[in-house]
Amino acid sequence: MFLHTENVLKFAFSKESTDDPYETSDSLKFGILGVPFDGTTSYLPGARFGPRTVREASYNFESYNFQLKKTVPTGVLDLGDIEVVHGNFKKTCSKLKSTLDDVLTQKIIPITIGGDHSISYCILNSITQSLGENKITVIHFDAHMDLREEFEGEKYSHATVMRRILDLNPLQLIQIGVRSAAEEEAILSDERLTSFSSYQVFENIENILKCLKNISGPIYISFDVDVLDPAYAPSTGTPSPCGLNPMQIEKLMLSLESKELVGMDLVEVASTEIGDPTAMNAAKIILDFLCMH
Ligand SMILES: [Mn+2]
Repeated sequence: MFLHTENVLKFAFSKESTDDPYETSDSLKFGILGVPFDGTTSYLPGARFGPRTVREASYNFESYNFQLKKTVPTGVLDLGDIEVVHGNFKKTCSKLKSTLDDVLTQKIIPITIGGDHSISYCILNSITQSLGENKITVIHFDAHMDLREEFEGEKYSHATVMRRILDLNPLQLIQIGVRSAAEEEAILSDERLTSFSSYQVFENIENILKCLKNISGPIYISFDVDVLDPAYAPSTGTPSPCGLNPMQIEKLMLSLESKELVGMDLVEVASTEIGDPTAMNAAKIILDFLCMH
């Protein structure tokens, strides 16, 4: 455990902290974890502020979920932030993985707030170790494929994260909202995974909903906030036009209600101001995820 919990604003509707960060009598437990690391960001910096601004934005919402007609469950723990090593992915990743290992041992469903997207690999490394290879379906919301073998000479980066996750042998990887890729990524995507572009979301969302409905077994969601159009999420590392709107996201996310959702990360929120729509949309997606169980 490498948590640094002092003075961290807790996510809305989470339990008051006690000496034991894992303590709760609820059978369904969620652990919110911040990873304020943006060491592999390539364009606009600031994802290190994601955990703080998304938590702050979470206070703007009701505990009652209007669409699902459910209230946020009571077993939500805010475990605080990981003690990251700025500029050092390797050290940050090993701390994150070690914390995740503990969280999963406690049967807590992890909800990680990034941070840049590189951190998703560390989480899925831990989850794959706990569930086994060829078990998990990863649903990846993103404007980008993140499937490069290397980016700027680096194997581990927010631009290579899904390639590294493929190395972990998930059962399947489904990408939604893509509208930007290098040729090598597009070819790999055709060969090895299911990918729905943002255009397909606009033109035939029913087809994607059908695909999501058919998933059985454990599901992990990796959510890059830049899947939203920059109109709804301007404060992010690599904004990309022609993106999704919040209602499309809600429709796609809520279609996974009652599936076996084993965890989620929400990354690339680089808001620095209170009231920024990027952090607000991110907080709403996390609250939806909590009510989907
Ligand atoms: Mn992205």
